Amino acid sequence: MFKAVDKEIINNHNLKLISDLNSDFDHLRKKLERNKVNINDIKNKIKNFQVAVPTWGVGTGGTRFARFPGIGEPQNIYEKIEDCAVINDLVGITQKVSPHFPWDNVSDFKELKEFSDSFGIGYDVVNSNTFQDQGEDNLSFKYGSLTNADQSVREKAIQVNKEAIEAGMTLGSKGLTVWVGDGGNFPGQISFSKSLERYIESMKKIYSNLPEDWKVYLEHKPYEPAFYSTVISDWGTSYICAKELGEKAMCLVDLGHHLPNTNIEMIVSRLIDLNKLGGFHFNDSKFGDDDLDAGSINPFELFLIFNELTLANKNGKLKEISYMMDQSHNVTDPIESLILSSNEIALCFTKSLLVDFDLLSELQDANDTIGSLQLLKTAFNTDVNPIVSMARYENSNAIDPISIYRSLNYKQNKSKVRTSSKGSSSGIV
Ligand code: LRH
Ligand code: MN
Repeated sequence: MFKAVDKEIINNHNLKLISDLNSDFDHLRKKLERNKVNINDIKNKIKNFQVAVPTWGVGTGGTRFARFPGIGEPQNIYEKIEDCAVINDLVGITQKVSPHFPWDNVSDFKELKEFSDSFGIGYDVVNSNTFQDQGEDNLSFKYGSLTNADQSVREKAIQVNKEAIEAGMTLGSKGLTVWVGDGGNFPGQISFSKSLERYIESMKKIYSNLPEDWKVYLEHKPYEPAFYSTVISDWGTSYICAKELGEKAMCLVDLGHHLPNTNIEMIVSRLIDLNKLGGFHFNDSKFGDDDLDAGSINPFELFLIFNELTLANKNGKLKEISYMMDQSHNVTDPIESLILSSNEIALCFTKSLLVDFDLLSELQDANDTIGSLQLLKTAFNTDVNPIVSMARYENSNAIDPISIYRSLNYKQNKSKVRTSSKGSSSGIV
């Protein structure tokens, strides 16, 4: 198997850091033992944790105003896989990528699979794109895709999803995420009920094309690109549709797809109890769907979301969940952002494993409000970096991935062999 980052470089770098890490780890071990928490049980759970990288996330993202591509940008899915392999060789918890079609279309998906396998990179849930026009025909998604009033446009959108499933089957994926930006910009523009009817009718055709062991993930979003009404605008609508479609249909929670101050951890708890929580698009935001780095703005919310997941797992209520990042890196090196975000996600998961949920339940039943808040805050305020770093070290990955990455001059070197992408076009990729 090729190594995007030479093992020797990682080992030599770790050698300088391991003795400090051992003493930090040992200090934390003693601290957790006082609460009867076994640090190695937690470390082993982190060694098996995985979160998928979005292929569209390793290129520089942009907004409607501009996109400022960096040097050595990946120009195609092969170069994107190389960059994803760099991330995974350093952090170890991003072995899979989530592709987007037709952005990642190639003529030979078997060849792409072999190339990805050679870097130890697999494929998580695939994404379909019916929010941009594609192909030479005059069937446009301007006025919607799966819900468009024109049957032939709906059929085209269904075909895009069928092709995404085909590609995913060759790549070894087991799921399809369907996000449609369908909606209206003005009152009266679309029929609320007809558009939802057409959505379910179209999704039933996509659902019938799912292989037996696949899932389809419905992704809700309150607005953008539509700015008055969006057909699948919230978790409730998504749940109703997933229920209508059948047991292979699940709801996907993109953290940025909620109006300001929405209690997302409660939505997660609801979808778990309704047996329809299928996966996540992790990111962070301050205002809208900002697609900022996970844990960069509101890490406490990310911790509270993992709290609901860890509690559900403890109670045997958690099904197989697809953890993926969905971020747009407009001003950072995407590789550094994805390294840091994957670490933030692992840290919040680790902190949730420190929570004594039996004690929390007693405190809740006793209405000991401060007691329960303090219990959560104690877990959140515990520095668990030694556990996440030790998990990486024992998985032969990097104790300090960002420092090693910066020592590689990776993008400078790639800029010598990759064609550079011109000027500041606009748009997220
Ligand atoms: C929509 C979304 C969706 C992707 C796109 C790149 O905002 O979150 O998940 O298809 O971003
Ligand atoms: Mn998303």
